[in-house]
Parts: sequence; structure tokens; C-alpha cells
Amino acid sequence: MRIDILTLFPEMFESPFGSSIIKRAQEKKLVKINLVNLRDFALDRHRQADDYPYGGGAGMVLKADIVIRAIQALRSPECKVVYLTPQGKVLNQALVKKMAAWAHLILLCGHYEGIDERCQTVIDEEISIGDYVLTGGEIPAMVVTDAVVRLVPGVLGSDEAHTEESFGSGLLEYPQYTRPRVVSGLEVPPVLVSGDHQAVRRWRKKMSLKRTLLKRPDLLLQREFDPEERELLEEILFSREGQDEG
Ligand code: 4GX
Repeated sequence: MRIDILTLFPEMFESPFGSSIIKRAQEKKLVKINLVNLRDFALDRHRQADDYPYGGGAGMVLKADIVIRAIQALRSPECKVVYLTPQGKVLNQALVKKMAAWAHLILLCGHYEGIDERCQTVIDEEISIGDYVLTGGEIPAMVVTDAVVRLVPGVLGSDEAHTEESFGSGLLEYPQYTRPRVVSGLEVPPVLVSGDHQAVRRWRKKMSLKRTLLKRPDLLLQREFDPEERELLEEILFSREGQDEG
């Protein structure tokens, strides 16, 4: 997969893409992340990429000729051009999965007051990372890249990928514990040290369902349940036992 990121601030991406899983994915040649400085497509002596808005007003607007020239230079037959903006479709895991199937993604980061409207002629999708206002599209581009790259086959280790398969399915994560077995008098749930793998799997699924029900009931409404999940939800809702032991 190839991801081109068009920005006036390519240096902002160095640290987040230079460590951990995203770094490893690039080293393994599973993904090529290409940082492109929009200024390189300015033709004037000052390499000006932004200008004052027609009609007046505060702030600067990213110039359409530069954006269009940059995208024409990077285009491939299979590419999708995405502009990060609060006006876009709000990112979720379903949208991330759709993007992970694209062989070539071009992410356009706007700054200042946005981009000249005529850039829309080369944009395929507008995506927002949430309903709040940032200073630019760079952090949203990092979020999209991180979420997409971890779904590229081979990027996650087999253990991590297995977790994605079983629980990347619209439920929150179950609680995790590590040594020591007792911390400030707080014990690890006995089922986790029972050695009963089937019981552990069922407990984790129940905790995932319970957490999702309590913290993000909206996620449950978007989802269907298999027979085991229905049984566990029934236990959560109707059993009178202490709820913490699962
Ligand atoms: N999810 N921003 C875009 C530039 C801008 C300014 C005005 C249009 C009009 C954001 C988000 C986000 C900040 C990126 C403003 N564009 N992007 N930028 N939330 O807040 O994606």
C-alpha cells in the first residue's frame, strides 16, 4: 500500500511515523508513506502555497493550482484522494476497513482557513476524525494513516491480528491483568488463573459485552449477536449474582 501525504508541514510526521508499529511496517515494505511538501509545487520565487481569501476576511487559503498540480503529479489509476476536514464523513472502523483495501491513498492536509473550493475537482472523499476543531489536517492524517496501516496484512503480529479478528467486531476490550496477582489487596479474577481456556474466553467475551453495554450502548445497537452473545447478555442483564466475577 502507498500513502502520499500532502502537507505544508511534513516534519510534523517524523516522530509518529518513525517509531513502533508504523516504522516497522515501512521497514518491512508493507506500506510506503510518502511525505510531500506542497510548497514544492509552487512555481513562484517565494514558493507561496497560500493566499488571502477573495472577498476579504481573516486567515489564508491553500491555493488550488498548487494542490491540483501536486495531485496530478502523484496520481495513479487506483488512487483515492481524501481531504481531512470537519465537513467530512466521521471516521469509524468500517471506514478504516474500506480505506485499508485501497492500494494508493492520497491524504490532503489543509491549514489556515482551509482550501480553495476548486480543489474539490480532484478530491474523492472528505473525512473528519470527529466533531472538534484542530489547527490543521496533519493530526487527522496521522490518525487515518495509523488506523489504516495496522489493518494492512502482515503489519500486526499474529497475536495482535487474532485479537483484531475476535474483538475488532464492534465491542470494547475486556479487562486485562498482569503480575503481581495481588495489588493493594486487589486480586486477579480467579477464572484468569484457572487454566480453563474455554472459561477464560467466555469470561472475556462477557466482560466485553458488559463494558460495551455500560460505556457505549450505541455500539451494541449497530451490531448483531450470535447465540453465545445472546446468552451472555441475558446473564449480564438478568443474573442477580455479583456482577464483577462475571
Ligand atoms: N477532522 N481540521 C482542516 C483546515 C480547514 C479550515 C477551515 C476547512 C475549513 C479536522 C477534523 C480539523 C482543522 C482539518 C481545520 N478546513 N480535520 N483544517 N476534526 O479540525 O478532520
